[in-house]
Amino acid sequence: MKTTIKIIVLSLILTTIGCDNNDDTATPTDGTTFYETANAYFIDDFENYADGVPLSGGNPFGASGNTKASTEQSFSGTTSAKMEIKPENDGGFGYWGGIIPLSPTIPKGGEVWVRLAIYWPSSFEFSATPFMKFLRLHNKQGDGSNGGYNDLYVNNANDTVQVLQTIKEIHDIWEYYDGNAIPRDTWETYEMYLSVDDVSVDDGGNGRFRIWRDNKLIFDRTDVPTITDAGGVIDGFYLFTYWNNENPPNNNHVYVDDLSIFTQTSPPTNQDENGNAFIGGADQQ
Ligand SMILES: [Ca+2]
Repeated sequence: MKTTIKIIVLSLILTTIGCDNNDDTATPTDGTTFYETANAYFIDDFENYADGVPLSGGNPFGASGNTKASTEQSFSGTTSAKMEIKPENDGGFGYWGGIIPLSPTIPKGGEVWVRLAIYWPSSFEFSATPFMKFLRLHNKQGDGSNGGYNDLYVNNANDTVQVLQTIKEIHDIWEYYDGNAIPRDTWETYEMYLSVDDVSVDDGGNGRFRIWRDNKLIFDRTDVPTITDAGGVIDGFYLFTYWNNENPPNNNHVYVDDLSIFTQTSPPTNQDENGNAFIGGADQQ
């Protein structure tokens, strides 16, 4: 079974690399705006953008040609980020979602937390095959080459079995979440955390990969080397960005609000119900 999974993953990676020269390259460095806050590396509630303004070109996202401020839905205030992919977007890279670079990058021994609220309209089609890329933290290796992503994927959005799944590419071992289906026309929150190490907790290091959904810990992986080699770093947060080497049948959009990123230089001070440091916060409107 594990071998089969690895073959599927390897095929997916090879397909990605073979058919797309953008998705695995280094994080762009196009003038991203960072907001001054007491603790966060990055935080945006999208309230400072007028309805319809593009959220691209590093303001605040890169590779986000379709992303715009929108007052159609909001988790906080009146405005969110509307992210869209269209059938003509050729896999979506450059259009779908967005990238926030991490500068300085996060080395071995570092930590990174990313949290957001998301609203999936009932019109959204989870048609990406085999799975839909969702939250992703990219590993650049010590020699500058691609070290793969720490990924949260949506698999069976409308089911309660294998709804979500995680992987660190190159490590290539899936873990699955069985639970509530993806809700429609309402907000939910997700948070991703990495303890950055090429040696996993299980192997005596500090490599760890957590996901919270509505502040509940749903993945707590201790088997994952979150960077491939000791000289590697985490260099960017990728939200969607690529629909795989295919296109959705119709225009698809979601709304994202209250995106925040923290690192080890000023970690979040909240704790989850298990005492783990996390960003946390409101999980309902
Ligand atoms: Ca907002």
